[in-house]
Amino acid sequence: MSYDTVREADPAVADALEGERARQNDTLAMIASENHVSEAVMEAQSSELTNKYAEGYPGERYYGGCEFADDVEQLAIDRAKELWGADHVNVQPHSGSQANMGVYLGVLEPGDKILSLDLTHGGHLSHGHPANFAGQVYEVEQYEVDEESGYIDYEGLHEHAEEFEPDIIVSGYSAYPREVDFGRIQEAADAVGAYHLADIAHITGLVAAGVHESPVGVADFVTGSTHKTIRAGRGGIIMCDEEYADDIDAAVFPGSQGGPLMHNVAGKAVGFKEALEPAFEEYAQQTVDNAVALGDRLKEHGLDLVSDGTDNHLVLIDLRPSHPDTTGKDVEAALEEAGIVLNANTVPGETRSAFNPSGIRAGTPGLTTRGFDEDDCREVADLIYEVVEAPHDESVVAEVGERVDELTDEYPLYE
Ligand code: DSN
Repeated sequence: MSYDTVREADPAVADALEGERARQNDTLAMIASENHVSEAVMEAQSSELTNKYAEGYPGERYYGGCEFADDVEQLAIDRAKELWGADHVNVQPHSGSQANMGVYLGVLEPGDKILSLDLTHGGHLSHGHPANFAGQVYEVEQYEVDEESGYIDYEGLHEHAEEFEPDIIVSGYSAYPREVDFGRIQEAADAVGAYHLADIAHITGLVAAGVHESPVGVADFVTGSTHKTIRAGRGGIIMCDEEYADDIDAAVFPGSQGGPLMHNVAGKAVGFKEALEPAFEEYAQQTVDNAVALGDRLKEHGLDLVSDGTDNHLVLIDLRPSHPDTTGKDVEAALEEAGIVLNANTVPGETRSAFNPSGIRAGTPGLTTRGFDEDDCREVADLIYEVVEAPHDESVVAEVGERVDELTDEYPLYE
C-alpha cells in the first residue's frame, strides 16, 4: 500500500503514516496486545465501507443501501462461528472494552455486582476499575492471584464469590501468563447463581487455533478483541448462547453504539478467513513456543518471571528480586531506544505505582508474525537482559540497537 494520495492531499499526515510504517518495520513490537495484520486486512479496513451507515444487523437495517454491508457482516459472523464454535456472535463492538460494555448492559442493572481480577494482578480496566465506567456504574470487588505462585487463586475466588454474591464473575486477563481454568471459575459462578463473562481479548487467537482451552460453551458470555493474538484488525467481538442473543445485540446497538464501523467489520471478516487456514494453527502454536523460549532464557539470566514462566503469548518479568533499583519504566525507555518496544507493567504485590511499576510485560505475537522462531526469541531475551543490566549505559543500548536492526532486516514486515 502506498500513501501517495494522502501525501498529495496532506503531507503532514503522510509523514506520520510513513513514519509509523518505518517504526513498525524497524523495531520489535513486543507489547503483548499488539500484532501486525496482513495487507489484505488493511486494504479491507480502508475500503469505501467507511462511508456507510448500517445501524442494525444483516437483513434488518435502519438505512437503505446496506446490501454489501450485510454481505461483509454476515461473512464475519459465519467465520467467527466456525472459528470459535459459538451459537451467536456480534462482530460490531468497536473494541474489547465495548464488547464488555455490551455484556454488562445486556444482562446487568446499574448497581449490580461484578467480581473480577484486580488490575495490578493482571485484570483489565473494563472489568471494574474505578476510573472506568464499569467501576462507576456497578459495585465491584476483586479477586487476586496467589502472590507466591502467581496463579489465579481459584479457591480464594470461590470463597470470595460466596461472600460477595456477585451478579457476574469476570475471567480472562490482560497480564496473566498462564492458561485459565474457565471450568473452575464456572463452578464458582454456578455455586452463587452468577453469570460468567470470559474476556479472552488477549488469547482470542490461541483459543481459535485450539492451542488454549476454550471458554465457549462453558461461560455464559465470551468477549474478545480481534487484533491481538488473532490478526483481524482493531475491534471487539461478543459470543454467547442463542438465549442471550437479543439482549446482547440490543445492548451493542442501539444500547451503546451507533453505526457499526463497517470497514473494520470487513477487516474482521478477512482476518477470520485467514485464521481458518491451517497455517494459523501453526502460527498460534509458534507464538506460545516462542514465549516459552523467551521466558526460559530470561530465567537462565536470573530474571524472575511471575508464575515462573508462561503458557501463552506473554511473559511478565518482576524486576524486584534481581534488580531492586531498576523500574519497569527505566527498562521500557532504554529498550525502546534500542528498538524493542514493550511496556512497563504492574506485578502482583506491586510496591511502586501503576505509572512507574516494577515489572515489564513482553509478548511474542508480533515477532511470530515476522517469522521469529525459538532461537530468535532466545536471542531477543539475551538483548532484553543486556539492557535490564545497564539501562542507562548508552553504549550497551546502542549495541543492542544494532543487533535489533539486523534482526528486523532479516525479517522484514511491510514493503
Ligand atoms: N491495552 C490492552 C493491553 O495492552 O493489554 C488491553 O486493552
